[in-house]
Amino acid sequence: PQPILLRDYVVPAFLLDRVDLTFELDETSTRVSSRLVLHRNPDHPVSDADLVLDGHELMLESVLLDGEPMSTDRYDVDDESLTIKGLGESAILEITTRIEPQKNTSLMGLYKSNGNFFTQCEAEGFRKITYYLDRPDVMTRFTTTIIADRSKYPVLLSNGNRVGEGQYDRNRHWVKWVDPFKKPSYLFALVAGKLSCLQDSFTTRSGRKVALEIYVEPQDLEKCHHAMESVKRSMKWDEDVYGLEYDLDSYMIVAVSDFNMGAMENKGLNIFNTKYVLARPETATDADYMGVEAVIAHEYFHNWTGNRVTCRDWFQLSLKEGLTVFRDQEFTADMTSRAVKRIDDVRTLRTAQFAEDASPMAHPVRPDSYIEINNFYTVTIYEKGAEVVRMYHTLLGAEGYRKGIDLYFKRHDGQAVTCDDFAAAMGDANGFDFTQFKRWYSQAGTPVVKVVSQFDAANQTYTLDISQTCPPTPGQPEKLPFHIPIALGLLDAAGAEIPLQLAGEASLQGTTRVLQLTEASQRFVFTGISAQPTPSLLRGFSAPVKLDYPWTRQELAFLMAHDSDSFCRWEASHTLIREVLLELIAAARASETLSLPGELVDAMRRALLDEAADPALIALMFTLPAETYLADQVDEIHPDAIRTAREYLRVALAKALRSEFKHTYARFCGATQAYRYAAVDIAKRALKNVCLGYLTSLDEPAFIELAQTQFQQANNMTDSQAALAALVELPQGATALADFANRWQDDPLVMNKWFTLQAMDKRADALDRVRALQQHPAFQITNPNKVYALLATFCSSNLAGFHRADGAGYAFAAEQILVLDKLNPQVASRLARSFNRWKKLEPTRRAQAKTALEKLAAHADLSRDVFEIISKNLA
Ligand code: B3K
Ligand code: ZN
Repeated sequence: PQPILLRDYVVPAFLLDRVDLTFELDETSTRVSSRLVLHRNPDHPVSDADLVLDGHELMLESVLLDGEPMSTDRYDVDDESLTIKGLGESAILEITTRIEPQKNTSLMGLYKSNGNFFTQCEAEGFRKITYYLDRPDVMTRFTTTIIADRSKYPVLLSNGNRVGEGQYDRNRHWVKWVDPFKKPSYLFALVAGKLSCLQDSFTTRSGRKVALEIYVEPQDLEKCHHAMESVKRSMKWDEDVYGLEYDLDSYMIVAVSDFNMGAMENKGLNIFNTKYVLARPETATDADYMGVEAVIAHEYFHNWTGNRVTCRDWFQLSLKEGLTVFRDQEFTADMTSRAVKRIDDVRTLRTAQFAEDASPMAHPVRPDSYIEINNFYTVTIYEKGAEVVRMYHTLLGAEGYRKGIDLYFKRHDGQAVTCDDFAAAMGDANGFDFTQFKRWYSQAGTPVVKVVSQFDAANQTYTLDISQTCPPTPGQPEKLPFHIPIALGLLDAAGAEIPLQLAGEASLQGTTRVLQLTEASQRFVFTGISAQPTPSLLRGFSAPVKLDYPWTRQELAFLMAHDSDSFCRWEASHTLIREVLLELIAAARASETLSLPGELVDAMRRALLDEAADPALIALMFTLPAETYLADQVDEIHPDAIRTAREYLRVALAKALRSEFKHTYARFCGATQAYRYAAVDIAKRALKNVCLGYLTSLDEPAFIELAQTQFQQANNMTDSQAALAALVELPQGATALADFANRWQDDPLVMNKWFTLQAMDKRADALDRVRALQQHPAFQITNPNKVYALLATFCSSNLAGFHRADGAGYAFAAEQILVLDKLNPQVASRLARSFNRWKKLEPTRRAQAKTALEKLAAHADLSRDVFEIISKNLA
């Protein structure tokens, strides 16, 4: 397979005036008839270019040009396209194809799940439905007629507004939909089946009443209320914060259990993985509730950032994804706790995106090339892309940012545009030059910002010398300096904020300043500083960088207790724990005795006993960094040493703070009787369950009983799952697991949790357990959620389990990747990424991982998806 390059972009040779689609859905074969009204694009460089329509796995029945059947010598068909030569300025093409959705396991294009029909077209799934100009810069109006058996498929949905329906013949009925908005094919959707609907409505600020409909399988109807509330909150928030209103008569959400991703923003008809719709206290955790709210918001926000203004080409994917993630992050911050949300997002960014940026798959927010676009729905495009949008917000302020957004919509509504267009709108609306800033789009890798401080008592100055570097990434050996906003404050000896004034400034300018680092190194001098301050750096995580500053442990403990920026209070605890863990890992490798530093215990005790603090923040302080994150902090990965060190720290903290954990558990144990999805209650449950985890690691009967009681009595999944997690590796775990499975065997989403917990098992035989679980009746290899819950969790998150010294984890992954690649290349490719760290492994494991990768690479018939991951890993 050949890479596709950004620099090869050419405008489409033809444009579409409209498209009319008719689907005759059937059990054995579905007929798709399409009528395309086209004309030549005057901007295309070649005036008589062929019309090349994309199409894949289609059976062509007939082609009509301007009403006349075309003889087969006037067009060419191959596995990827239908080419028509010699067209004039305009044409009407009628194309009929047949497809077999019931055999489609890739879950791209039209497919079946539990007897119902669904589509997924982003990025290039529409070409599996009919021959088309399947690229986002071809936008047109769609009309869709669906014909199907009335009793099997009573519900027939597509984009836009329902304009007609009726009986087609004795058994079949039809429904016709018209979407008044121009859209690219990737936003097309169709759903047909037996589904129940939860209805509600929302009145927009201009007074239009929008019908809200959530479609699910009948047994799930009672689990949709939280999703519906989330829709209404999202619509209101987008009006309040962005001035954006919904634009169709109805907004539909459909939940499907077989889905590759989280959800899809098809115009007016969003299709969701059930995981992000269904929630009830007994079955969904607090994290699940937050996930539903965030993904509903995300897809809803795409209606403007993605659909009304879309991407010119797939290299610009972050134009819609980074922006929409930033929007959903801010929405969640407003709905829940801003500090907690920011910490959660930074943890994801560091654990997943920094890892990607350091891997063979590293790519810029706007990639220069790809082999398979589906491989680029990554944490870099999404999460780092969101950080880039956040930096515009930080540099321009809330008002300036909003001016930029308004100009962006004024200029580009109804268009397919680029990241440069977005930057231009932001810059032009504010008279701000984003030229250098745009390197965030083109240069991959995580910059390292080094800060050196110097206090001068005689002159009462405090000097920060700040420098930046960025490690090489594939194809980019050298980097130019980034434009980096660095928010910071200074604390005096009592922990109070010092008002700040830079040399040359006429007056004091607040206590948090945003410095702009644009050179490789720069000096900033604060004046009027009378005593040695403690710097609080990168407040709110103002840029996606690694910060290098030599804080002492005393300073970190001080910041944990006093920083006015909640993010930085947590960050100080994180830095302290990370340092201790790195020392423990080194000691474990050298087989030295491990010991717990007193400063850490004292600082953590103070945090735990601080009853004025937000319990959610304390819970996050006590959540140890993931093994995979630690693996990214060392030069050579020794998985067992990482596990030993991390487990040692967990138990040692539990021993040192035994009575404090016990006290805190008791303090919050009865605090949330009836379940409420509210930030205060979520915080209490989080801290209580963190304490339970530490206490059970002591292996004392009283604490195990505590977990068992919680497991039996819990009235919500957050508490139930936390108790099960605390028990799972203990002798009592087997009974708890069996009870859980017995109770939830018919609830696929709950069973995913059961698989995930076991995939994370830290005992030596984890791989055998995973293999055995593949035989469990609730596991299905064709269901992505199941593969992610069991196989992907084991391979990408169970560090020491997957990276077993004997290489059995690698052989297992390779075997599963090959099986999955035949069924669903996107899912297979996700599993293949488990190898992304292989070059940093200690030599024995590195050799074994390489062997597994080379064996995979030797298969000639790999999908483009898996081929790209494997070949980049071996490059
Ligand atoms: N835009 C979709 C992702 C489509 C996945 C394509 N393989 C979900 C989202 O970001 O909202
Ligand atoms: Zn998105």
